[in-house]
Amino acid sequence: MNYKILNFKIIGDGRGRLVSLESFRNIPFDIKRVYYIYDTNTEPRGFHAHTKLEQVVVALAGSCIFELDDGKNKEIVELNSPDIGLYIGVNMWRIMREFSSDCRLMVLASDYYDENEYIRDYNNFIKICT
Ligand code: T46
Repeated sequence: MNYKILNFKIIGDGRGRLVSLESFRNIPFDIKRVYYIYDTNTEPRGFHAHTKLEQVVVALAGSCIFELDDGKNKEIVELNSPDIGLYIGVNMWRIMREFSSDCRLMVLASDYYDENEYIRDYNNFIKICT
């Protein structure tokens, strides 16, 4: 499975907590894009894989479930803390669901947005993986 859980160092003091994310230090690629997902509802998102893009997802608030599928196995990851990142590499089908009402996802991406490198058809995904 081409994913891993990243445990970020929390820099805390009496004023609160701070987490710092840096390309090639605690993020395993050069960060070219950041986007957020918020005001979600009960509708699942995702249903795609990427042929080139690597990403790290952080739940800055609230929680949600990621279902990850490499074409052979499926695993479930719950994101629920700002000090945890979910790295997702290429050729991983993802479904995001069970968003809490306060869920705020921040996503760091290794490249600019390019719809052409998405695989949005599950049958195509399975062909590419096998
Ligand atoms: C992913 C998961 C975690 C843009 O115009 N620019 C962007 O940078 C992004 C990410 C999306 N879009 C457009 C494309 C669609 O018209 O925004 C719309 C919603 O995107 P999508 O349906 O792909 O959203 P999700 O939540 O299903 O998936 C997103 C990312 O697209 C995807 O890379 O891994 O979050």
